[in-house]
Amino acid sequence: LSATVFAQPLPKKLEHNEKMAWWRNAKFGMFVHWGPYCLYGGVYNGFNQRRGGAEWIMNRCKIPVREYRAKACTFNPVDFNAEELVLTAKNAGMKYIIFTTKHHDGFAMFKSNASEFNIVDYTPFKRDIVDELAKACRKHHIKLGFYYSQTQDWCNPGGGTIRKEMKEGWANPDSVAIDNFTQENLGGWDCLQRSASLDDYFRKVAIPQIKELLTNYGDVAVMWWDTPHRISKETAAEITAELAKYPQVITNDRLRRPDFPGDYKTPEGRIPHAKDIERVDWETCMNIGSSWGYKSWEKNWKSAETIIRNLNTIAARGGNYLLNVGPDPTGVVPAPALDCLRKVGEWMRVNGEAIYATQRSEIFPPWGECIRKDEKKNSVYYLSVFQWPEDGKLAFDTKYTVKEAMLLADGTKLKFTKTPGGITIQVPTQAPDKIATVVRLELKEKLPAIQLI
Ligand code: H79
Repeated sequence: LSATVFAQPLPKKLEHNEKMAWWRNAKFGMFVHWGPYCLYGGVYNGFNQRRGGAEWIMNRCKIPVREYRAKACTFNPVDFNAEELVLTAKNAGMKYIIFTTKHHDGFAMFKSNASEFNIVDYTPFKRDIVDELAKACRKHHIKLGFYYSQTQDWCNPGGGTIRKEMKEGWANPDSVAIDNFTQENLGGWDCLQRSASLDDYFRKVAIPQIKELLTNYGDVAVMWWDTPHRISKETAAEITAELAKYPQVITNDRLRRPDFPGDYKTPEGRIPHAKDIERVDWETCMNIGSSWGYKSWEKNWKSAETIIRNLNTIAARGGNYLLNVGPDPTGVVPAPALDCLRKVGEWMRVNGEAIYATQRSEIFPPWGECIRKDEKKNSVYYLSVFQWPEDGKLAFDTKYTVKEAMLLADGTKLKFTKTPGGITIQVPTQAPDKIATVVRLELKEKLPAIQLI
């Protein structure tokens, strides 16, 4: 994402703040990448896929359409339990889930009348996973949003063909889905070209499926578009008009760039610099491992420490954290991810107050993060300390008046003394929490309000 992407102002509407309220308070969500690609787990013909997430395996390993569809026919995740997944998110402190209803392979994880290539009509499983998730989310008060890859469908000529010879190859079902090796130098989005039949794909599959998602599963919290290229202005406008019927739906910024900015920015796999995301809503999406889709040979699981500190850094910069897991072919989230989420949940149960409904503080201390929260009459700073001061003296610069300092975890009051630039807080010499100890500072004043664009 370039700096100019972030420079795009969001549309200024009165109801916008109301619509965004729950999302801004939520701070922490679960991204779920799940589809028939999980059946490969990042391995094809005995070889590990080299580049890209395991959800890209069809493309990366040039799996023929016929072969990929045959594989999808065997998708039978009998151990899937929507409530279990929702409770995994909830117990980790997450407030919303974004689920891949259809990724670039074109497979719908819901019953669709627009394409038989879906979980109900194409597999022995026959259960509508999106429906089960929607019900479980409603039961446990978790918001549910839909990831929908609107411009790609590698199993459909309209959504999948990228080059003239490939387009012609579609007459042959054994043709390779997409060949981007020869275009590798172009990189990224450029490897996909406009296809004459994409409009047809939108008319017959994508737009009908978007309507199904918006109408069949109750309130939709978020539409999370992906790959904002190739879509025409007209088609994007048509989708936006459809969305306007559902005023509560929040959308990300990937429908079409740059003229459909959506409600929030989506830096991917990284935490942007504070100066690049001033006064806008944003959400970092990131993997708990190294792949969006399930990878059987995953070795790079992130630690709970990394996730917790990332969440604090993101909160201190005013963003949301969308943390991804990829369930396996049986329908279960891999154990290392579950273990990590359990630890994150333990931290959140003690310190969640420092994360939810907070704002950017504009203070960047050397020992960790500073997160702001506005109460009715005054404001609070949460100092999230990663590098604990060995001398038991925590220095904090502020021009505001600190009324009280305490350890958030157990309410222990802390003494502090004034310094020219702020205060020095007397803290225990051993870090109470090695990952992140939160010191709560009650201020006398209420800080000036932050106006988001
Ligand atoms: O769903 C996840 C990704 O599969 C999807 N967005 C996130 C949320 C995504 N689609 N496209 N991209 C991300 C960027 C694509 C980058 C590419 Fe490549 C570089 C395509 C080909 C070269 C990365 C490396 C993917 C395959 C190889």
